[in-house]
Amino acid sequence: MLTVYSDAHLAHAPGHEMHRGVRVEAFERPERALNVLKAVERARLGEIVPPADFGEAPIRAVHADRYVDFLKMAWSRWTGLGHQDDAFPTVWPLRTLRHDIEPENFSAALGLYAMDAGTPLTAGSWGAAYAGAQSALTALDAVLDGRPAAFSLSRPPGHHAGADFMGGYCFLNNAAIAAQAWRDRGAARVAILDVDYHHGNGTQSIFYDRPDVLYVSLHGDPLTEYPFYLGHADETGSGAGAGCNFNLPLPAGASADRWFAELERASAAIRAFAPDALVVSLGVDTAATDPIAHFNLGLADFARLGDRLAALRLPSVIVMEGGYDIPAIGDHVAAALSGWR
Ligand code: SP5
Ligand code: ZN
Repeated sequence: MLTVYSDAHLAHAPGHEMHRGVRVEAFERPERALNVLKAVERARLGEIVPPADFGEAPIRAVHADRYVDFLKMAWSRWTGLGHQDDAFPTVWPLRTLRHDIEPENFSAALGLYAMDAGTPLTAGSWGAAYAGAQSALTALDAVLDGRPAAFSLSRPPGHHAGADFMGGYCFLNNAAIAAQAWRDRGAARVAILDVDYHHGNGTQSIFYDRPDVLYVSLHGDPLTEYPFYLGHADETGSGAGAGCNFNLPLPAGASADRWFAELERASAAIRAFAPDALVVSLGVDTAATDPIAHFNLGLADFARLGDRLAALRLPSVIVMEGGYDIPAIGDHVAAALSGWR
């Protein structure tokens, strides 16, 4: 399995995130990707290459121009106000408030483009997110060249980022960017399977009314789990996309057996869709040892997951999402990727 990796993520090194009104140490840290890289090397999974540069067009094919423009300028605007610490929103345009006008006030604009105060915007956020999107596109390129699968090892993650907002540690939706680019480069139907503990609200929303991209997700029930406001079983797609969204929420604390039973349902939905291509949003925060999530997968379960994914026998781009048991994240990811050997 080819792995695409760039050190650009190191520049996105948040110190803290906001949780229940207090600053807590950031969970989404550079060591995550460094440990995955080490494990991929140790497991001799194959070649590790840097991303090529496909420019902004494939990013703007998914994300709104004004959001991308904002992200690119955000850090210089924030530091221009005299700040040195990471930027967090404190005000949001909730129901009845306008989304169509971008306020000139930076904090107000940040609130327009952010779904939570848990996503620190740092000096390196744009550069890291950009490199992550390019990594996903480079992995896609390798698969279009004939490899069965390729892995985009990037951070920050992407699946909570919508067309015009960040959140849940995510800025650019790498899985959606890869799926859209695959469509634009000839795939008629693309399936996205999201196995991160959290529902990929951004990915769902980007493709919700489209019949050409199936979104299937296995996740903690949003009644109690982040992102809370999307990911219920009754969200099945709208308009031309009706039937092309499949959510499998599970209660926090669900067993590995229960999780694999739902994975079979997810796999059946993917087979029924008969896609040309598969994008996997690979989060390993489903581990029993994850500090912020509540499923119960162990190391052998990640290997089993990899076997199930490879058994779909679809050209696959695997994109890194969450996973916060930092000492174990590398082994969990390497175990999942070993399914393709
Ligand atoms: C990509 C991804 O996995 N994003 C997850 C975003 C979760 N954000 C909410 C984090 C809540 C942290 N709770 C800390 C509890 C410590 N006991
Ligand atoms: Zn997650």
